[in-house]
Amino acid sequence: MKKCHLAVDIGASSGRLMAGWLEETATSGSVMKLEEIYRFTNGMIKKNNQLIWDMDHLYSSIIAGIKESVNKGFKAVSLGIDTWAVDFVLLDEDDNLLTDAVAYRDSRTDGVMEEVFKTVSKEDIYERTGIQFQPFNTLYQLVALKQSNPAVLHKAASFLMIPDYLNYLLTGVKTNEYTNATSTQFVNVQSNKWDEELLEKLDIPTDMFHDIQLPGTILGALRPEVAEEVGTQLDVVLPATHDTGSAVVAVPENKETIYLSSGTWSLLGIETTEPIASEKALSYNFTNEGGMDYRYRFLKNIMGLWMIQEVRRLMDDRYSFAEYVTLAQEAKEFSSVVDVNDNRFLNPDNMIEEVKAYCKETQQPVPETPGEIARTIFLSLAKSYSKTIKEIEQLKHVTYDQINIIGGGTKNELLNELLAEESGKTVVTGPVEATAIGNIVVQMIVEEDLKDLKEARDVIRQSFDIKDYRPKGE
Ligand code: LFR
Repeated sequence: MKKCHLAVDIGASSGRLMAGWLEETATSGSVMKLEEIYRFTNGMIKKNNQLIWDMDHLYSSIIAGIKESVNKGFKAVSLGIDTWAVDFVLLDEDDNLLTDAVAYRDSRTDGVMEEVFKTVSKEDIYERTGIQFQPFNTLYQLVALKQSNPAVLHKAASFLMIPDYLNYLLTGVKTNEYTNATSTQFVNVQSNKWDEELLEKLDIPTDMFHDIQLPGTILGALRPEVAEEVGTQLDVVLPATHDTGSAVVAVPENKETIYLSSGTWSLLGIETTEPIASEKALSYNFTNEGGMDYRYRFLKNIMGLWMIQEVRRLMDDRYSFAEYVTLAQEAKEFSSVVDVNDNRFLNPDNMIEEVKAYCKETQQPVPETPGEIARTIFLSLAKSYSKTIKEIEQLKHVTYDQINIIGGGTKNELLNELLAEESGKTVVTGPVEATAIGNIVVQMIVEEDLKDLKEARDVIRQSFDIKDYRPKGE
């Protein structure tokens, strides 16, 4: 049996289990190997007029994936789960589910953020938490729930975010992991603890929250009945359970660099040891999400490849993502641009119509063909990345010469080239599997196969395909 660590990495449209292990080479020391074990679908479903995540499906897929690792001859020493952020479930005192896992794109938070500002100012919230304002942050989801169903909040004995809940089902241990907890916008950026004062101002009960635990904690073994079902026993470890946290762990650089974690969302920023919650950072709406070893991800959420995912879905998957890239390359004369961070693109009824309407309202040529629509989206993303980089440089008084793109979006060569052109900087892409890799290296650090984050990043750089794009003329 081959020893490995398992990453369960679940995104908004799919999830998978990846096995990772180290191999000694004659020339370059340890290299990391990665194999996909099991893949499953994910997506928002409608229930009682709300968009929710199907937690039973996610849990049974994890179980099927662990079984598959055994079938494939692996002995997993440990397993870590990461998912998107902000969403949660509530349990009662007998650990029964009180709520569905409502998805952050559901409309229940429409207008709630603005209402909250009447009780607690924007400045106060930012000073306490350092987290960017997004209508779907957990803070506003809880206020929305309080308005629609106050009784449920008072009955709640446990608040668990998506990975916390899956960890609980596997181990029976209830906890809140730090990197994901910060995405709620009610963890205090100074104390790194729940900001109970903020919650009390909004009349949200505080006794349902657990102690916050850091990535790198061993949560516990599988419950005996789970171990029996999957045919193996292992440690469940906390990686950075927020997927962006895991992805940034895998940026293959030990120097300060700009990174862009590119997937459904585009998360662009830098890693810092101190949060930057200044007035200027607030005005640009930057976040300071908690990371491994109390490093902060000073970044901005940019709407990301969700826009093209929606276009693809609306066109019944007629073209693959790679084909959209080719079609957009062919439409090279088309240069209309939309503000990708306008909330109208968060969950419109029809993304294609929304992009067209924006162009029309702003007196630009309206994209008609699939290639023109794709080009508008990619060009708009590249321009938004470039603008965000300038904001960071202004805030930090530093000029960066390189951008590291990680994640599935690195496969979009047009976007990589457009970013190199727009920014005038060298774009370095890879690894594609950053999130799973970041998840696994934290498990390796726990098991002392790797010393620390620095060594992990050196090993990642040696192990995976990393590519350079230079701006034209260089
Ligand atoms: C990316 C991500 C972002 C978060 C968004 C919503 O997958 O986790 O970091 O802002 O999803 O949870």
